[in-house]
Amino acid sequence: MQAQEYIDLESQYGAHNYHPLDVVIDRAEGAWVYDVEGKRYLDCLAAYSAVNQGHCHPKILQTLEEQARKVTLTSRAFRNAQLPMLCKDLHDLTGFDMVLPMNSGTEAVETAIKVARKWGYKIKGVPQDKAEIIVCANNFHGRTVTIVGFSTDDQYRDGFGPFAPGFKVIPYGDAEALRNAITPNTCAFLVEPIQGEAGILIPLEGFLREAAEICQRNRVLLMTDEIQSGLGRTGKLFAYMHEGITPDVLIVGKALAGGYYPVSAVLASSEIMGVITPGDHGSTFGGNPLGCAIARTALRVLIEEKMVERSAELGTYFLSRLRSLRSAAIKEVRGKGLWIGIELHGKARPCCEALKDEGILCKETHDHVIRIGPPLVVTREELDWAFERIAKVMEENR
Ligand code: IF1
Repeated sequence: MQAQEYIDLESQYGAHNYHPLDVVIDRAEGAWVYDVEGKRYLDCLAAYSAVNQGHCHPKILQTLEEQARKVTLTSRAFRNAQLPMLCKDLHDLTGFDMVLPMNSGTEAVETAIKVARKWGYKIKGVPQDKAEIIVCANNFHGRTVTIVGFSTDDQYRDGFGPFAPGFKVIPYGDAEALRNAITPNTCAFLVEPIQGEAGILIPLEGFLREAAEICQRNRVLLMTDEIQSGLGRTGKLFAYMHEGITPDVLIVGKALAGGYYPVSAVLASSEIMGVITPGDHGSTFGGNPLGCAIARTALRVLIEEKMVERSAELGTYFLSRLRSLRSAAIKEVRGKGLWIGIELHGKARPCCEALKDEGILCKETHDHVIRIGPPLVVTREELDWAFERIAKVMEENR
Protein backbone atom coordinates (compact mmCIF):
# COMPACT_ATOMS: atom_id res chain seq x y z
CA MET A 1 0.00 0.00 0.00
CA GLN A 2 1.22 3.52 -0.79
CA ALA A 3 1.67 6.18 1.90
CA GLN A 4 -1.26 8.19 0.56
CA GLU A 5 -3.63 5.25 0.96
CA TYR A 6 -2.78 4.98 4.68
CA ILE A 7 -3.23 8.72 5.08
CA ASP A 8 -6.62 8.62 3.36
CA LEU A 9 -7.82 5.68 5.48
CA GLU A 10 -6.80 7.39 8.70
CA SER A 11 -8.42 10.59 7.59
CA GLN A 12 -11.67 8.79 6.79
CA TYR A 13 -11.96 6.50 9.81
CA GLY A 14 -9.81 8.10 12.52
CA ALA A 15 -10.72 11.12 14.61
CA HIS A 16 -8.94 14.25 13.47
CA ASN A 17 -7.34 15.16 16.79
CA TYR A 18 -3.86 15.54 15.27
CA HIS A 19 -2.16 17.25 12.36
CA PRO A 20 0.81 14.89 11.83
CA LEU A 21 3.58 15.23 9.29
CA ASP A 22 2.70 12.95 6.40
CA VAL A 23 5.32 10.32 7.01
CA VAL A 24 3.89 6.84 7.51
CA ILE A 25 6.32 4.95 9.71
CA ASP A 26 6.53 1.23 9.28
CA ARG A 27 9.55 0.21 11.35
CA ALA A 28 12.32 1.66 13.44
CA GLU A 29 15.67 0.86 15.02
CA GLY A 30 17.76 2.95 17.40
CA ALA A 31 17.57 6.58 16.32
CA TRP A 32 16.15 5.80 12.88
CA VAL A 33 12.66 5.23 11.54
CA TYR A 34 11.65 3.91 8.10
CA ASP A 35 8.50 4.82 6.20
CA VAL A 36 6.29 2.44 4.23
CA GLU A 37 8.31 3.16 1.10
CA GLY A 38 11.58 2.30 2.84
CA LYS A 39 12.94 5.84 3.16
CA ARG A 40 14.81 6.40 6.42
CA TYR A 41 14.66 9.37 8.76
CA LEU A 42 16.66 10.36 11.83
CA ASP A 43 14.09 10.58 14.60
CA CYS A 44 14.63 13.89 16.39
CA LEU A 45 11.47 13.66 18.47
CA ALA A 46 11.83 10.23 20.08
CA ALA A 47 8.06 10.03 20.62
CA TYR A 48 8.27 13.12 22.84
CA SER A 49 11.02 11.44 24.90
CA ALA A 50 9.24 8.12 25.31
CA VAL A 51 11.95 6.30 23.33
CA ASN A 52 15.03 7.75 25.03
CA GLN A 53 16.53 4.22 24.93
CA GLY A 54 16.17 4.11 21.13
CA HIS A 55 13.51 2.40 19.04
CA CYS A 56 13.05 -1.32 19.56
CA HIS A 57 15.93 -1.69 21.99
CA PRO A 58 16.85 -5.40 21.75
CA LYS A 59 17.21 -5.98 25.50
CA ILE A 60 13.82 -4.45 26.26
CA LEU A 61 12.35 -6.47 23.40
CA GLN A 62 13.76 -9.65 24.93
CA THR A 63 12.16 -8.84 28.27
CA LEU A 64 8.86 -8.09 26.57
CA GLU A 65 8.91 -11.42 24.75
CA GLU A 66 9.84 -13.41 27.83
CA GLN A 67 7.35 -11.72 30.12
CA ALA A 68 4.55 -11.84 27.52
CA ARG A 69 4.90 -15.62 27.50
CA LYS A 70 4.72 -15.87 31.29
CA VAL A 71 1.96 -13.53 32.45
CA THR A 72 0.85 -10.10 31.22
CA LEU A 73 -1.95 -8.97 33.47
CA THR A 74 -3.20 -10.02 36.86
CA SER A 75 -5.05 -6.90 38.03
CA ARG A 76 -4.16 -5.58 41.45
CA ALA A 77 -6.69 -7.92 43.02
CA PHE A 78 -3.72 -10.29 43.17
CA ARG A 79 -0.01 -9.71 43.51
CA ASN A 80 2.53 -10.29 40.75
CA ALA A 81 6.24 -10.97 40.82
CA GLN A 82 7.32 -7.92 38.80
CA LEU A 83 5.68 -4.97 40.57
CA PRO A 84 7.68 -5.30 43.80
CA MET A 85 10.90 -5.50 41.79
CA LEU A 86 10.10 -2.34 39.81
CA CYS A 87 9.22 -0.46 43.01
CA LYS A 88 12.54 -1.52 44.54
CA ASP A 89 14.47 -0.59 41.39
CA LEU A 90 12.88 2.87 41.35
CA HIS A 91 13.62 3.29 45.05
CA ASP A 92 17.26 2.28 44.55
CA LEU A 93 17.62 4.63 41.60
CA THR A 94 15.96 7.71 43.10
CA GLY A 95 15.86 7.33 46.88
CA PHE A 96 12.09 7.85 47.06
CA ASP A 97 10.41 5.51 49.58
CA MET A 98 7.32 4.48 47.64
CA VAL A 99 5.95 4.10 44.15
CA LEU A 100 2.39 4.20 42.82
CA PRO A 101 2.30 2.76 39.28
CA MET A 102 -0.09 3.93 36.58
CA ASN A 103 -0.07 3.80 32.77
CA SER A 104 -0.18 7.14 30.96
CA GLY A 105 1.57 10.27 32.11
CA THR A 106 -1.76 12.02 32.45
CA GLU A 107 -2.93 9.38 34.90
CA ALA A 108 0.23 9.81 36.96
CA VAL A 109 -0.39 13.57 37.15
CA GLU A 110 -4.00 12.93 38.21
CA THR A 111 -2.66 10.52 40.82
CA ALA A 112 -0.20 13.11 42.15
CA ILE A 113 -3.04 15.63 42.42
CA LYS A 114 -5.09 13.15 44.44
CA VAL A 115 -2.15 12.32 46.70
CA ALA A 116 -1.41 16.02 47.26
CA ARG A 117 -5.00 16.89 48.08
CA LYS A 118 -5.40 13.97 50.46
CA TRP A 119 -2.08 14.85 52.13
CA GLY A 120 -3.39 18.40 52.45
CA TYR A 121 -6.55 17.27 54.24
CA LYS A 122 -5.18 14.42 56.35
CA ILE A 123 -1.70 15.66 57.27
CA LYS A 124 -1.55 19.42 56.75
CA GLY A 125 -5.07 20.02 58.05
CA VAL A 126 -6.59 21.92 55.13
CA PRO A 127 -10.37 22.35 55.65
CA GLN A 128 -12.60 20.08 53.56
CA ASP A 129 -12.73 20.92 49.84
CA LYS A 130 -10.45 23.94 50.25
CA ALA A 131 -7.19 22.43 48.97
CA GLU A 132 -5.30 24.56 46.45
CA ILE A 133 -2.63 23.49 44.01
CA ILE A 134 -0.40 26.05 42.31
CA VAL A 135 0.58 25.46 38.67
CA CYS A 136 2.43 27.50 36.04
CA ALA A 137 1.34 29.39 32.97
CA ASN A 138 1.98 27.46 29.73
CA ASN A 139 2.04 24.17 31.61
CA PHE A 140 1.45 20.85 29.90
CA HIS A 141 0.51 17.99 32.20
CA GLY A 142 -1.93 15.99 30.07
CA ARG A 143 -5.41 16.15 28.68
CA THR A 144 -8.00 14.97 31.19
CA VAL A 145 -10.72 17.44 32.12
CA THR A 146 -9.07 18.21 35.49
CA ILE A 147 -5.70 18.84 33.88
CA VAL A 148 -6.83 20.91 30.89
CA GLY A 149 -8.93 22.85 33.40
CA PHE A 150 -5.73 24.50 34.64
CA SER A 151 -4.08 24.81 31.23
CA THR A 152 -3.53 28.35 29.99
CA ASP A 153 -3.82 27.26 26.36
CA ASP A 154 -7.29 28.20 25.09
CA GLN A 155 -7.48 25.37 22.60
CA TYR A 156 -6.89 22.73 25.26
CA ARG A 157 -9.81 24.08 27.30
CA ASP A 158 -12.27 25.33 24.71
CA GLY A 159 -15.39 23.21 24.63
CA PHE A 160 -14.44 20.96 27.54
CA GLY A 161 -15.65 22.77 30.66
CA PRO A 162 -16.87 22.94 33.37
CA PHE A 163 -13.57 22.40 35.14
CA ALA A 164 -12.43 21.37 38.60
CA PRO A 165 -11.73 24.26 40.98
CA GLY A 166 -8.72 24.42 43.30
CA PHE A 167 -5.92 25.42 40.92
CA LYS A 168 -4.06 28.71 40.84
CA VAL A 169 -1.80 29.75 37.96
CA ILE A 170 1.44 31.74 38.38
CA PRO A 171 3.96 32.83 35.74
CA TYR A 172 6.57 30.13 35.02
CA GLY A 173 9.93 30.63 36.70
CA ASP A 174 8.67 33.31 39.09
CA ALA A 175 9.58 32.43 42.69
CA GLU A 176 8.12 35.67 44.04
CA ALA A 177 4.76 34.86 42.44
CA LEU A 178 4.90 31.41 44.03
CA ARG A 179 5.55 32.93 47.44
CA ASN A 180 2.61 35.30 47.00
CA ALA A 181 0.21 32.64 45.72
CA ILE A 182 0.62 30.34 48.71
CA THR A 183 -2.16 30.38 51.32
CA PRO A 184 -2.70 28.15 54.37
CA ASN A 185 -4.80 25.93 52.05
CA THR A 186 -2.05 25.36 49.48
CA CYS A 187 -1.10 21.70 49.42
CA ALA A 188 1.20 21.55 46.40
CA PHE A 189 3.12 23.29 43.63
CA LEU A 190 3.06 21.27 40.40
CA VAL A 191 5.79 22.20 37.92
CA GLU A 192 7.77 20.99 34.91
CA PRO A 193 11.51 21.66 35.57
CA ILE A 194 11.72 22.58 31.88
CA GLN A 195 8.54 23.29 29.93
CA GLY A 196 8.46 21.08 26.85
CA GLU A 197 5.22 21.89 25.11
CA ALA A 198 5.71 25.59 25.86
CA GLY A 199 8.84 25.48 23.67
CA ILE A 200 11.70 24.06 25.76
CA LEU A 201 11.46 26.93 28.22
CA ILE A 202 14.26 26.77 30.76
CA PRO A 203 13.71 28.83 33.91
CA LEU A 204 16.55 30.93 35.30
CA GLU A 205 19.09 28.92 37.24
CA GLY A 206 18.08 28.69 40.87
CA PHE A 207 14.33 28.87 40.31
CA LEU A 208 13.67 25.28 41.27
CA ARG A 209 15.98 25.58 44.27
CA GLU A 210 14.14 28.66 45.45
CA ALA A 211 10.77 27.02 44.80
CA ALA A 212 11.87 24.02 46.88
CA GLU A 213 12.81 26.33 49.76
CA ILE A 214 9.56 28.26 49.56
CA CYS A 215 7.56 25.01 49.47
CA GLN A 216 9.43 23.56 52.40
CA ARG A 217 9.05 26.68 54.52
CA ASN A 218 5.29 26.77 53.85
CA ARG A 219 4.60 23.03 54.09
CA VAL A 220 3.66 22.83 50.43
CA LEU A 221 4.56 19.74 48.42
CA LEU A 222 6.89 20.36 45.48
CA MET A 223 5.70 18.04 42.70
CA THR A 224 7.90 17.88 39.61
CA ASP A 225 6.40 16.52 36.42
CA GLU A 226 9.40 14.77 34.86
CA ILE A 227 7.34 12.79 32.38
CA GLN A 228 9.20 14.46 29.54
CA SER A 229 12.26 16.00 31.21
CA GLY A 230 13.18 12.85 33.14
CA LEU A 231 15.18 9.71 32.48
CA GLY A 232 18.20 11.31 30.90
CA ARG A 233 16.62 13.77 28.51
CA THR A 234 18.33 16.84 30.02
CA GLY A 235 21.68 15.21 30.73
CA LYS A 236 20.83 14.18 34.30
CA LEU A 237 18.68 11.25 35.36
CA PHE A 238 16.06 13.84 36.37
CA ALA A 239 16.07 17.54 35.60
CA TYR A 240 15.64 18.48 39.29
CA MET A 241 19.14 17.10 39.85
CA HIS A 242 20.62 20.08 38.01
CA GLU A 243 19.60 22.17 41.01
CA GLY A 244 20.68 19.82 43.77
CA ILE A 245 17.21 19.55 45.25
CA THR A 246 14.74 16.71 45.75
CA PRO A 247 11.04 17.24 45.11
CA ASP A 248 8.47 15.81 47.51
CA VAL A 249 6.61 14.09 44.70
CA LEU A 250 8.19 12.92 41.44
CA ILE A 251 6.03 12.09 38.42
CA VAL A 252 7.53 9.87 35.71
CA GLY A 253 6.22 8.25 32.53
CA LYS A 254 7.13 8.03 28.85
CA ALA A 255 10.70 6.61 28.74
CA LEU A 256 10.06 4.63 31.92
CA ALA A 257 9.13 1.78 29.58
CA GLY A 258 11.36 2.66 26.63
CA GLY A 259 8.46 3.15 24.23
CA TYR A 260 7.29 -0.44 24.47
CA TYR A 261 4.39 0.11 26.79
CA PRO A 262 2.64 2.88 28.70
CA VAL A 263 4.04 2.84 32.22
CA SER A 264 4.00 5.83 34.54
CA ALA A 265 4.53 6.28 38.25
CA VAL A 266 4.29 8.66 41.16
CA LEU A 267 7.14 8.54 43.66
CA ALA A 268 7.07 10.03 47.15
CA SER A 269 8.12 9.55 50.76
CA SER A 270 6.20 7.03 52.86
CA GLU A 271 4.77 9.93 54.89
CA ILE A 272 3.15 11.40 51.78
CA MET A 273 2.26 8.18 49.95
CA GLY A 274 0.99 6.81 53.24
CA VAL A 275 -2.21 8.83 52.87
CA ILE A 276 -3.30 6.46 50.11
CA THR A 277 -5.13 3.46 51.57
CA PRO A 278 -6.67 0.39 49.88
CA GLY A 279 -9.54 1.41 47.63
CA ASP A 280 -8.51 5.08 47.34
CA HIS A 281 -7.03 4.79 43.88
CA GLY A 282 -6.10 2.23 41.26
CA SER A 283 -6.11 1.04 37.69
CA THR A 284 -6.77 -2.24 35.91
CA PHE A 285 -3.48 -2.07 34.07
CA GLY A 286 -1.34 -0.05 36.49
CA GLY A 287 1.45 -2.18 37.94
CA ASN A 288 0.86 -5.06 35.56
CA PRO A 289 3.68 -7.59 35.26
CA LEU A 290 4.34 -6.99 31.56
CA GLY A 291 4.68 -3.24 32.01
CA CYS A 292 6.76 -3.60 35.16
CA ALA A 293 9.16 -6.10 33.60
CA ILE A 294 9.61 -3.84 30.59
CA ALA A 295 10.17 -0.79 32.78
CA ARG A 296 12.81 -2.60 34.83
CA THR A 297 14.83 -3.40 31.72
CA ALA A 298 14.21 0.06 30.25
CA LEU A 299 15.72 1.59 33.41
CA ARG A 300 18.58 -0.91 33.42
CA VAL A 301 19.68 -0.21 29.84
CA LEU A 302 19.41 3.54 30.40
CA ILE A 303 21.94 3.27 33.24
CA GLU A 304 24.12 0.42 31.93
CA GLU A 305 24.52 1.95 28.51
CA LYS A 306 25.32 5.35 30.03
CA MET A 307 22.58 7.12 28.10
CA VAL A 308 22.29 9.89 30.68
CA GLU A 309 25.99 10.76 30.33
CA ARG A 310 25.61 10.55 26.57
CA SER A 311 22.72 13.00 26.66
CA ALA A 312 24.84 15.48 28.65
CA GLU A 313 27.89 15.15 26.41
CA LEU A 314 26.21 15.06 23.01
CA GLY A 315 23.67 17.65 24.11
CA THR A 316 26.37 20.16 24.95
CA TYR A 317 28.10 19.39 21.67
CA PHE A 318 24.98 19.68 19.51
CA LEU A 319 23.72 22.80 21.28
CA SER A 320 27.00 24.58 20.63
CA ARG A 321 26.95 23.54 16.98
CA LEU A 322 23.38 24.75 16.54
CA ARG A 323 24.24 28.00 18.31
CA SER A 324 26.95 28.58 15.73
CA LEU A 325 24.30 28.77 13.00
CA ARG A 326 24.14 32.30 11.67
CA SER A 327 20.71 32.28 10.08
CA ALA A 328 18.42 35.30 10.01
CA ALA A 329 15.53 32.86 10.55
CA ILE A 330 16.70 31.96 14.07
CA LYS A 331 15.71 33.96 17.12
CA GLU A 332 17.22 31.74 19.81
CA VAL A 333 18.68 28.28 20.32
CA ARG A 334 18.31 26.87 23.83
CA GLY A 335 18.45 23.49 25.49
CA LYS A 336 19.72 21.14 28.13
CA GLY A 337 21.08 17.70 27.34
CA LEU A 338 19.64 16.29 24.14
CA TRP A 339 16.58 18.52 24.40
CA ILE A 340 16.93 21.56 22.22
CA GLY A 341 14.54 24.21 20.98
CA ILE A 342 15.26 26.36 17.95
CA GLU A 343 13.02 29.39 18.18
CA LEU A 344 12.36 31.04 14.84
CA HIS A 345 11.09 34.47 13.92
CA GLY A 346 8.58 32.83 11.59
CA LYS A 347 6.56 29.62 11.60
CA ALA A 348 8.31 26.36 12.47
CA ARG A 349 5.98 24.02 10.60
CA PRO A 350 7.42 24.68 7.10
CA CYS A 351 10.91 24.00 8.48
CA CYS A 352 9.73 20.69 9.97
CA GLU A 353 8.24 19.79 6.57
CA ALA A 354 11.51 20.69 4.87
CA LEU A 355 13.53 18.74 7.43
CA LYS A 356 11.31 15.73 6.81
CA ASP A 357 12.18 15.91 3.11
CA GLU A 358 15.85 16.00 4.17
CA GLY A 359 15.37 12.87 6.28
CA ILE A 360 14.98 14.36 9.75
CA LEU A 361 11.82 14.09 11.81
CA CYS A 362 11.05 16.77 14.33
CA LYS A 363 7.95 18.56 15.43
CA GLU A 364 7.15 22.21 15.90
CA THR A 365 5.72 23.36 19.18
CA HIS A 366 3.74 26.55 19.70
CA ASP A 367 4.16 27.69 16.09
CA HIS A 368 7.67 29.14 16.36
CA VAL A 369 9.85 26.50 17.98
CA ILE A 370 11.46 23.46 16.37
CA ARG A 371 11.90 20.91 19.11
CA ILE A 372 14.84 18.51 18.83
CA GLY A 373 15.05 15.53 21.14
CA PRO A 374 16.51 12.43 19.50
CA PRO A 375 16.75 9.04 21.21
CA LEU A 376 19.74 9.15 23.58
CA VAL A 377 21.47 6.39 21.59
CA VAL A 378 22.08 8.82 18.72
CA THR A 379 25.76 9.16 17.79
CA ARG A 380 27.92 12.23 17.29
CA GLU A 381 28.21 11.32 13.60
CA GLU A 382 24.44 11.15 13.25
CA LEU A 383 24.13 14.54 14.92
CA ASP A 384 26.74 15.94 12.51
CA TRP A 385 24.71 14.48 9.66
CA ALA A 386 21.59 16.17 11.06
CA PHE A 387 23.44 19.46 11.56
CA GLU A 388 24.33 19.75 7.87
CA ARG A 389 20.68 19.31 6.95
CA ILE A 390 19.34 21.64 9.60
CA ALA A 391 21.83 24.29 8.47
CA LYS A 392 20.66 23.86 4.88
CA VAL A 393 16.98 24.16 5.79
CA MET A 394 17.66 27.24 7.93
CA GLU A 395 19.50 28.83 5.03
CA GLU A 396 16.62 28.08 2.63
CA ASN A 397 13.81 29.15 4.99
CA ARG A 398 14.99 32.60 5.99
C1 IF1 B 1 0.13 14.44 22.99
C2 IF1 B 1 2.82 17.91 24.15
C3 IF1 B 1 4.97 17.03 24.65
C4 IF1 B 1 4.08 15.82 29.23
C5 IF1 B 1 4.23 16.24 30.55
C6 IF1 B 1 2.38 14.95 31.22
C7 IF1 B 1 2.17 14.47 29.93
C8 IF1 B 1 3.02 14.92 28.93
C9 IF1 B 1 5.34 17.17 30.92
C10 IF1 B 1 1.06 13.51 29.65
C11 IF1 B 1 2.79 14.50 27.55
C12 IF1 B 1 3.00 14.55 25.25
C13 IF1 B 1 1.56 14.21 24.99
C14 IF1 B 1 1.48 14.15 23.50
C15 IF1 B 1 2.46 15.13 22.99
C16 IF1 B 1 3.41 15.36 24.09
C17 IF1 B 1 3.73 16.78 24.33
F1 IF1 B 1 3.19 18.56 23.05
F2 IF1 B 1 1.57 17.62 24.03
F3 IF1 B 1 2.98 18.74 25.17
F4 IF1 B 1 5.79 16.11 24.78
F5 IF1 B 1 5.41 18.23 24.81
N1 IF1 B 1 3.38 15.80 31.50
N2 IF1 B 1 3.31 15.01 26.55
O1 IF1 B 1 4.91 16.28 28.28
O2 IF1 B 1 1.55 12.25 29.37
O3 IF1 B 1 -0.61 11.01 29.19
O4 IF1 B 1 0.54 11.71 27.13
O5 IF1 B 1 1.49 9.90 28.59
O6 IF1 B 1 0.00 14.35 21.77
O7 IF1 B 1 -0.76 14.80 23.77
P1 IF1 B 1 0.70 11.17 28.52
